[in-house]
Formats: sequence, structure tokens, C-alpha cells
Amino acid sequence: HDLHLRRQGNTLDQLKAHAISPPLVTHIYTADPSAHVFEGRLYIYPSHDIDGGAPFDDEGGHFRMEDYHVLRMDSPEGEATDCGVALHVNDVPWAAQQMWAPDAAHRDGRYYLYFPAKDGQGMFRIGVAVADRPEGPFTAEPEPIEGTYSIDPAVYEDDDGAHYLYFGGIWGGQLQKYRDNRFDAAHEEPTGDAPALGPRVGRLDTGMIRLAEPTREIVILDEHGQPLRADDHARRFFEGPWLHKYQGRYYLSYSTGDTHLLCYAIGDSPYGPFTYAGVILKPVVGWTTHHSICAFGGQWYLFYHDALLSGGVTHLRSVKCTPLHMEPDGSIRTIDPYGA
Ligand code: FUB
Repeated sequence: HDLHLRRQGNTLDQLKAHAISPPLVTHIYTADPSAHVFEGRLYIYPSHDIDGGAPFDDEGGHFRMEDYHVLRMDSPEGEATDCGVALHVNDVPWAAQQMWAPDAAHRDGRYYLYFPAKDGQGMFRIGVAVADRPEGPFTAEPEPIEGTYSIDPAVYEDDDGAHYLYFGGIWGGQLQKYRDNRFDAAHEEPTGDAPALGPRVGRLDTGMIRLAEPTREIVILDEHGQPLRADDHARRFFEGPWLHKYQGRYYLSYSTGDTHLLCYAIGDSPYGPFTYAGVILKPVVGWTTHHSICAFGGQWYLFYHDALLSGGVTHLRSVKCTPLHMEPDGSIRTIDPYGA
């Protein structure tokens, strides 16, 4: 068991007492929530955390998830209903294990679940499964989406109806093994002054099950217009990309991984570049932090997770929801998950 409290002097009980929001559900462990409004209600697409008995390793082998449950809420203040198993790894022909953070999208009356999993060779790929209802059940396509790799898909629907697929995660998420969409086992995360790796983005074709173009790397710039440096671990992209739009501008938010922050960067195109703009969420209990941002009834919400309910077990997390304050100047107010 792995306690990452990151709050010197705070016991779990103290953090529990100051937690700004409760888990959405407590009968199962859930993580990596991707929230959307479909048919006027909130649908949350999380990972379903289990204790698969695998030893801890630097590749995240202890995150052994096997299926997805979709959660539904009538409003962010309401009860969350577990809609049951939406997709199981045994029903995905190409996938062998590790059903990590998913997302979903809607087009022309059908719903699409995008998910990463390792194939039989141990390589993460991104798959898609289709349903007639937001909660599934979803039927997986027989092959992963051509041109995809790594983890953490997020699909953003722009105002013109185009859908963009974002993905990527370094270290256990394998993104560092690719350059220009080509795999090389010798590649590692860049270091020092070299530009940091960015997530990938590609437009989906209108059928939603393949890319319309090869993916490109997103560049995140610093305040001087220079790409964030690889050694800037407090700001560089690690995993969990998410897109939302506010006042006509595109916001890319993501986890910084080993510095345990959720950050954001702002740009004028879904392809970027984005300029780093600040911290959304301070570290939570547990090693990972992963989120989505969704508007409901004219209010923005942050969906996130922590490992408080399991007593700090880093692969047994719970999804949560809290209001997010988008300021009139376009900045996002930083949230402390355990009070000010
Ligand atoms: O849940 C498994 C992995 O942990 C996700 O894919 C990452 O974003 C991190 O939350």
C-alpha cells in the first residue's frame, strides 16, 4: 500500500475532514472521470479501479482494470447511479489488459467510448466501442484505432461539429517511445533544456471510429513563447489531456504526473499551440491526478479523483466533483482539494 499524502503533518483523517467533496460512489472504486452532458443529464466515464493483485512497478502494472462502469447524475449535486458494466476487456478482441482512462462522444444518435488498453504485445493502443445509449452497453470495434498509441484518450467536439481525439501519457503510458508517430524502444522522455513531449491530437472522421488525419504533437509554450522544457516537471505535460472552450478560446488541461498537479494552457486552435496558464488542482491523496471539465446549467465543474476512501491506496481511487471558477479574465481559480 502506497501512501502519497504529500501534505506534511496531515493525517488521512485530517485530510478526510477537510476534503472539499465526497466520492460520487463508494460501492466501487473509480478514477479518471470524463464527464459529458448527454440527453440533459451528466454521464461520467471513469476507470473502474480494482485490486488485481499485481505488484507495484514504475509502469503502472498495478493499475489492472478490466471493465468500465458508466455513472449518471441528474445534476452535479444529485446522486450518482452506476449504470453497470458498459464494456469488459474480454469483449474487446484486440485488448489483453489494463483498461485505463476512457472518454466518450456522441454523434448522430450514437455514442462512442474511447479507451486505452494493452494489446497482446504489451503495447498501449486506443480502441473505440459503439452504443445506442450513453450508458452502453458498448460493442468494441475489432481493431484499435489506426494511428493511435499510448493512453488517456479525450474527444473534444468543436462548435462546428468536428471531433478531435487527444491522447498521450509518458512513463507507463509509453508516449516517450514515439517520435513523429513512430515507435522506437530506445526513445526515453527528453531531459534538460530539450522541449518537453506534448500530447497528440488528430481529427476524427465523421464515422467516429477512425482518424481523418495523422496525429500531430501539441506544443505547450511558456510565458516567453518558448516550448516548455523537458526538465520543467511542475508544468510539462505528463498524461490526461482534456479540452474545453471558454470565451472562444481553447483550454488544454492535463496532469503533470510526478509533480501531481492539474495544469492548464490556453490557445486559439484545437491543435495548439497552447500557452501555459496555471494550476487547476493542487495534489490529491494518491500518486495520480486526472480530471475532466464540464459545464452543466451554466456552471463549470471539475471532475477529479483521489485515493482517500481506500486510505491512500494509489490504484484504488474515487471520482469526485466540485465547482470550477472560470474568471472573467479567462484564468481558472486554483482549487485545493482539502480546503484552503
Ligand atoms: O488509471 C490509470 C492511469 O492512471 C490513467 O490512464 C492515468 O491518467 C492515471 O490516472
